[in-house]
Amino acid sequence: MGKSTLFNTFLGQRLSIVTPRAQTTRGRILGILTRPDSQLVFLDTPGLLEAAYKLHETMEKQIQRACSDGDAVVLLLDATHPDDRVDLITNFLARNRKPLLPVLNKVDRLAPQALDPLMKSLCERYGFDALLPLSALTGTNVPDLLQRVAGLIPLGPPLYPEEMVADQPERFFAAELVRETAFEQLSDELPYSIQVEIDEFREPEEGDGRKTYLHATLYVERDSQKGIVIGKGGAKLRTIGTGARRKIEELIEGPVFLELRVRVRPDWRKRDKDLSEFGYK
Ligand SMILES: Nc1nc2c(ncn2[C@@H]2O[C@H](COP(=O)(O)OP(=O)(O)OP(=O)(O)O)[C@@H](O)[C@H]2O)c(=O)[nH]1
Ligand SMILES: [Mg+2]
Repeated sequence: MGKSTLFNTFLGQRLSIVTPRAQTTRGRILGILTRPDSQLVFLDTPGLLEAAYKLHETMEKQIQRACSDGDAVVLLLDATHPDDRVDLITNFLARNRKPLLPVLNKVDRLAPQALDPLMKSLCERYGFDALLPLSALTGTNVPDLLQRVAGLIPLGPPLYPEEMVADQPERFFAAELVRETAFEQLSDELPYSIQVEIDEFREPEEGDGRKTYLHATLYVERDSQKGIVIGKGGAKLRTIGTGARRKIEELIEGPVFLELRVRVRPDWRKRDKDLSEFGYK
């Protein structure tokens, strides 16, 4: 798809996690782009989905909330999967009341002669007057889209201080980076069973090598998953830890000591109590 990739390209930094898998983004991620003459606030959301369990219902709600809070909606279609989720998109369009900017993402993956016919057929199918071809990855037409978005936003005073880029703390993004690394390192359905919580986030003190200390727990849904995440002799968990640590060091711009553990929280994706404890609303 590319929503989080586009969000990061807009902001000029890797704020929202990106993996090749669908349903990577679970909540609403807010990013602030302050320029000399304007401030734009972007909301990254999960993708449209058919809710199969309670976590999915919270993801649907985040999409609805973002669309009601926002002044305009950028709808991404994927040029490599143009026939995906047609009913969900059609329903979304029927309900949407906000100015809409439809874009066709991943056009870098299309043969040049395939673009026009695909754009035409998608415009006909969804009743769009226009569809902007885009590559969130390479940046093609992203400045153009940014200008169009800015043109739809009502003028007003800035909502956030100019140095602010997000409304969530570093520990939230650290947990997301651990989750992103777990997505990369684990296969099949297992990544979807993982929730990451930061138990401790301690700023460096004199005398401890000036590292930020993080302790994170990876929750899985079943005992059998715990062994897979830990791996033989702890190898898998170490790989996840090393990868995540590097990303968190980039985020906080300093050395990090990251400790991970794995715990079972049976069926947490289906349980209201766990979902609210984990911050999914
Ligand atoms: N070739 C190409 N790949 C892209 C482009 N945009 C995103 N991708 C890739 O598509 C995959 C999914 O990208 P994401 O940005 O995570 O997609 P998303 O819409 O946020 O996905 P969810 O959060 O799962 O709903 C990643 O592997 C990206 O690198 C693009 O313009 N061109
Ligand atoms: Mg995403």
